[in-house]
Amino acid sequence: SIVNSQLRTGYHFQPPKNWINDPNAPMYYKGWYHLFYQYNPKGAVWGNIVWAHSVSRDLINWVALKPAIEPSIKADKYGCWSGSATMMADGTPVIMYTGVNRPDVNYQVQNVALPRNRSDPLLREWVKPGHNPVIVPEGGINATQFRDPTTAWRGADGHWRLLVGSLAGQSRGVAYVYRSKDFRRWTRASQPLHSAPTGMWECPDFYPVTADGRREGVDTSAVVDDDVSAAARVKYVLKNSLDLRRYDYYTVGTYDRKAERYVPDNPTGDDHHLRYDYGNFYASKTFYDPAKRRRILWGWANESDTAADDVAKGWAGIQAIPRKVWLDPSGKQLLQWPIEEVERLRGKKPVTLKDRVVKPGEHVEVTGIQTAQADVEVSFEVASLEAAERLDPAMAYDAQRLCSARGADARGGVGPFGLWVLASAGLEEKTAVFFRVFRAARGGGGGGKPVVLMCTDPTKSSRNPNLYQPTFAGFVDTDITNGKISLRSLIDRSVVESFGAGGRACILSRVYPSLAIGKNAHVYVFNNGKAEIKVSQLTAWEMKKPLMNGA
Ligand code: DQQ
Repeated sequence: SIVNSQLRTGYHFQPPKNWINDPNAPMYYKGWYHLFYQYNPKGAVWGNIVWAHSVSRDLINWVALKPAIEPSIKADKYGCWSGSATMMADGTPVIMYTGVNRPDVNYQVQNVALPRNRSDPLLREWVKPGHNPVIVPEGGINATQFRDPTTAWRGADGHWRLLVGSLAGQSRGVAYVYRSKDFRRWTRASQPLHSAPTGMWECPDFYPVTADGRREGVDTSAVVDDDVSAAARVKYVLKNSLDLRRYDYYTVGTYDRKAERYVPDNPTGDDHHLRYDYGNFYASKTFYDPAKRRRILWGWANESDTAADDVAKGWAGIQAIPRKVWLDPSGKQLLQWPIEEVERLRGKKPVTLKDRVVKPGEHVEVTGIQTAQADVEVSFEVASLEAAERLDPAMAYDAQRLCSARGADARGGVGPFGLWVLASAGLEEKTAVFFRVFRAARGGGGGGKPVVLMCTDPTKSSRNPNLYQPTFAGFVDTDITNGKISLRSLIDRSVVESFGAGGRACILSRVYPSLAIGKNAHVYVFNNGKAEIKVSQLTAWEMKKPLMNGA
């Protein structure tokens, strides 16, 4: 393999070997966090899909159990695909998942599985009742594009509702609503919850968030009716994974319970400009954690080396660090932050920079710790926004294009400034995570406002030529008029997971250095803009390795 074995991640979730994809049915049960995930027990490419199962006390240290759901009945003989867990009123979890029941085409149905012994906090064994499948594609539904049931929620009538992702016609992404009294007989509502011309919707997710600025999560079934006070306190988030584009986009809106419809606040939201992550992050799923009253987001990050390399390495795919998600006080978007537990992996002796000026064209190394596996938090201050470049109105909606046209090495006005991580000592290799500030055109609503772009540029991340190294970028909806902006990067050998402006924009990127490996990985602060910047504070920690599924 041309990918060095030291590039296997240290603290991101991974089994000892083989292929993984979507996180499934995350939940908290009797003191344990459970994570199931799509897994190929036979190799490092997608196929033979079962539900692997791991448990944890803290979402950081993981113990692998036997696979929980494997093909065993007619209704899942050719694959146990993604699904979710729902807590019944008595506290028993039920899993609903997609089964593939034909060998020739991927004909999809929905099945349930129940714990054999609900007093087992590890929920080791799952039973498939004889009445499976419980939902089949009928009434004109595309049977080969019909999957990934959500966590169900209860209405005031006590009945359950859940969504199944689908494709209507050639290009309409759809979330169908199914209702049930007993989680056994399900009927489809006449109207879908929502749809948009985006292509197939995989792994839909639909959940309430508090709308009063608190960071507390809301249980999916906590709000049951349109009681005015309750409705004012929550908004809803609908997320879909776009099969065509391979990213997770979401909108914020309201849930009209009577009509059983979701209405996004921003009618152009389905142009999908809000994403959980502007990088490599797909098929995500949230769950409500009653132990810490928060909502947690899990997402899958695929490799970006070649399939041949994956086979040679013997592994492919990781889960991103679980993120706490909540609604920004503006109500316009979500904020995300690595769960606090990850901080327990920080080494005792962080290194810091304080009030360090970085002049145009200058870079400063962060020394004193190993940074192949690190957590870096930095607060920047730009002295003046005067030098900000004008934003080309033609590019104003295309962060990705803007960033690929002007990468980390293209000299700018305010920025590019940020971090070079997984960098080699001679800077032959480096992954840039950075900001660039533009000034919107006056008129046309821009009013000369500063516009902040966040990017990850991996085009220099490796001398290995056979890698997919896309530049990732998103606009950061933050007020930078005071010149201040923060960045946090979780670096883990072949992954860089970054959070801009307190979690207003996130970018996960997979990179495979050939030199910046282990002790040879460095971190620098760089400034390729005309404006001077200051690192008001930088703290970098080495990250310890947790228990990771016995690997
Ligand atoms: N992965 C699963 C599907 C889902 C897709 C199959 C998303 O259920 O739609 O492994 O990555």
